[in-house]
Amino acid sequence: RPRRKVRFPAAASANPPPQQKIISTPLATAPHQQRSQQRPQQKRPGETQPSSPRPKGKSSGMASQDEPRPGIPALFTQPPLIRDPLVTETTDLQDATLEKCLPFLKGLHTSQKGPFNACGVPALQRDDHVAYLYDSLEDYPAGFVAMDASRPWMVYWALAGLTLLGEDPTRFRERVLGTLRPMQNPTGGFGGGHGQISHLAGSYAAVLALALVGGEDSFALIDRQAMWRWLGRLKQADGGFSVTEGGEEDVRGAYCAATIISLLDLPLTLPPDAEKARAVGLETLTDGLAEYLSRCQSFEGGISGSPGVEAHGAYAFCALACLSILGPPEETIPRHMNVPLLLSWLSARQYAPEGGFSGRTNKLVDGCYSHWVGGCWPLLQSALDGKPQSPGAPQTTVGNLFSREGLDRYILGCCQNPRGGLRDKPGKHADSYHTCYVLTGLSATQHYHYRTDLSPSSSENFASAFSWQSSPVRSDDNVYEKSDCLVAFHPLYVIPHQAAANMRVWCEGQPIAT
Ligand code: FPP
Ligand code: K
Ligand code: ZN
Repeated sequence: RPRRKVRFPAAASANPPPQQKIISTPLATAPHQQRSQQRPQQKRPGETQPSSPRPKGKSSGMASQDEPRPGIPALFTQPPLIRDPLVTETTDLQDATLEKCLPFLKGLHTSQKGPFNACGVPALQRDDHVAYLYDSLEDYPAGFVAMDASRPWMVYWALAGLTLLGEDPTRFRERVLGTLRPMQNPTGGFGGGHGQISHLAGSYAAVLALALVGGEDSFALIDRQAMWRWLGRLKQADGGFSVTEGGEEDVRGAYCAATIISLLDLPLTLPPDAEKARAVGLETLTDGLAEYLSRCQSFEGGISGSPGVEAHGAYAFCALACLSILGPPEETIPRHMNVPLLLSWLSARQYAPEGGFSGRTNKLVDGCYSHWVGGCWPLLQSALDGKPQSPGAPQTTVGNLFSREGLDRYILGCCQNPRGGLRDKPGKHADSYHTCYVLTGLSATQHYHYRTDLSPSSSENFASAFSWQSSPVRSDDNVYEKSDCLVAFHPLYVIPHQAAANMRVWCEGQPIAT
């Protein structure tokens, strides 16, 4: 389907085409030709892979048995050396996934666009992804009707992805206001679409989209008084939040509520209509919330959607980000989680040779966990690094806790759809959800996130949440090119630091009556 021309006129010039040193491989070139064009590149430390150019396989697209491009450590080109001899449906699926990923990891799949760099990693197809996300904001065929309940998400995913890629989201302000205004309910919060009851997930996405486009009109669109009262009705006796009135309670609710309360500087006092919470003696919207999250850590060490069920990476992010909003992570995380067990489970989420993360034990890598799982690492790292010592200075005592290289290889090698957009894994279609969260994960590998004792907020509440800063990872070990660097996002609010600060500071100037 041809792309519609929906980009703003000047947008294309914002990202000049990457200038790269590297061997270029046209998409149409057959694999054996690709290899014969390659010159041996400088070896990276620890590299063991022989770089013989002789092709072994015949198949053009799935040449997993072929020699990889030079510059790729054997860890990322061979099946694991140690295997559980028990064969099940699960291990078969894992093997099949591995086979699907290997040609991409080796840089040999015919659908991959170059140029490939000296580390055997393809360039980020920045312009294709920008075009894909612009297009994702246009109309959809009838088959997408189920997405009508996720309209604020569609806006957020596209705007967040475009922002990461260097586009200016503020140009969408009028359009976003027009789209979101009718989705806000007078009883507080935003529905997932026009005429739908309010939901915490949609409200989270709507608030973040408004923060992204920024400006007083966007902040003022939100009825914060009604939002506060609605959150009171969602607050449960056990400290958590249900996602909608009469709906399920889970850690998404906890994280979305904490995000909304802190970004919008809502009063912490329970509103009069918080009947369930008042009945058991809770006094604030955050009372009992950390204790609720603590009950969601499972026997594996991961965090589940609600107490007693299976741990999952998406919920781990929600819980750790919520704890890190509630207070300094070095206090809230060890107080409410078993950290060694959490570290063990989180470490087990990164697979080799794929390099990407799975969401849960015995399941497959998926690009979106680059954010949900990848986004847990800076929070845990901050918890382990402890109280920030000197203002403004990046510092870490624990160092890297996951393989940034592995995740970069999975994202750039396996997750880029050749027609633009990013995906779960090879063989899957791109969508704006995966495009947003794969790019968020890539950005997280490219930055160190750390806290300082400075906060743009004048309030004591949530001071640590607004004290995060970042600096680019400057290392000769980076497997991506400088031209593939993305904008840094706030590790809790998943928008630029300044966008979060602007919303908070504006709201602090507009206190609401309790
Ligand atoms: C399993 O799907 C996935 C889940 C149980 C949780 C999904 C939740 C999120 C992605 C985000 C929630 C966060 C917010 C802020 C709303 P699956 O079985 O298809 O995937 P799997 O095999 O990888 O587990
Ligand atoms: K999945
Ligand atoms: Zn996914």
